[in-house]
Amino acid sequence: MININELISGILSQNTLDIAKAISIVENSTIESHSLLSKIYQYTGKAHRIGITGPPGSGKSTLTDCLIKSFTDLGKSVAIIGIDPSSPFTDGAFLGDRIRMMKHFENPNVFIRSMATRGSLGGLANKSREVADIFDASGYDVIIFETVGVGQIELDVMNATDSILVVLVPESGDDIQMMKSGLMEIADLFVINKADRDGTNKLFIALNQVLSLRNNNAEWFPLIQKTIATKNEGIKELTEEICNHFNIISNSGELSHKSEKRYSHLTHQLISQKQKIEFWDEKKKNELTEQLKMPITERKSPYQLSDEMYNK
Ligand SMILES: Nc1nc2c(ncn2[C@@H]2O[C@H](COP(=O)(O)OP(=O)(O)O)[C@@H](O)[C@H]2O)c(=O)[nH]1
Ligand SMILES: [Mg+2]
Repeated sequence: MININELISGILSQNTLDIAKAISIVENSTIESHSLLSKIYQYTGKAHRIGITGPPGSGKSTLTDCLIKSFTDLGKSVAIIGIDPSSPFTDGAFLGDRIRMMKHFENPNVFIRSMATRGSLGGLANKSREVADIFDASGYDVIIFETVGVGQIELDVMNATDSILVVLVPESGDDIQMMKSGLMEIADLFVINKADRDGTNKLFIALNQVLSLRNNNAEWFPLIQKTIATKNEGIKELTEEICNHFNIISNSGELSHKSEKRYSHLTHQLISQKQKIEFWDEKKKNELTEQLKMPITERKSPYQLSDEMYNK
């Protein structure tokens, strides 16, 4: 049996073993998970949560690696959550990245964790937020979420961060996939990585055009930063812009607004989960199974069935 209070004091003193233990509790949704998350909640809300997304191969991991260095050089501690919805194996995911990031493993100010599906896709965004709460409570200054694709899970993950970086490469100049995906609307910073390649300026101009169509009333207007991650070029500027974004949204009230939205979203979500579990008792599950045994023409309609079940 785990002693939650001892575990929490370990987390608060940034003990890496206790942090890892807490992450496993959350990842495996063990019985202690809610009580743990509930108790650490009061210590969260201090970290700067940064989301990095973009097409596979655009250089997100290389950039993350550069950002780890630039943030730690500023004296900040950094936690990385690599999220791969396509991989069912946590240990198989990010193998290349792990090797690349190996050099950070010795650094006590850096904690790297990768997460993959383990069954339900829907839970991945939630789980990564919960893991971030553990890092936040334990005092990491910066938490970076790196996701691989451009689907719904990535959008959910990004919505739980304070600053969103969308990484593009010159080759994506004609790729309207990104433009359609919804990521364009939520980006706070665009990174044109692989700026050593042809097409960089073309993409820069195209992006500027897309951005000029955006609502311009906000306090923050998305910036476009060119980088060559493999040569660490543009990283200093990018880091400053990320910090600047955080300062601006902190001062304008946007950050508190985001955090209020997350608070009520999570409360709603937890209530829905409880209702669902309470509602579907054995009797109701059987009732549904019974209906399914009948030919479709003899079944009650789902509308009637749900009304009847709900009003019972
Ligand atoms: N030419 C060039 N290659 C880069 C740059 N940044 C990353 N790469 C390379 O692009 C490939 C994919 O990078 P990676 O960081 O794994 O991309 P991810 O899938 O978005 O995480 C690797 O071979 C990197 O070395 C860059 O700025 N210029
Ligand atoms: Mg990667």
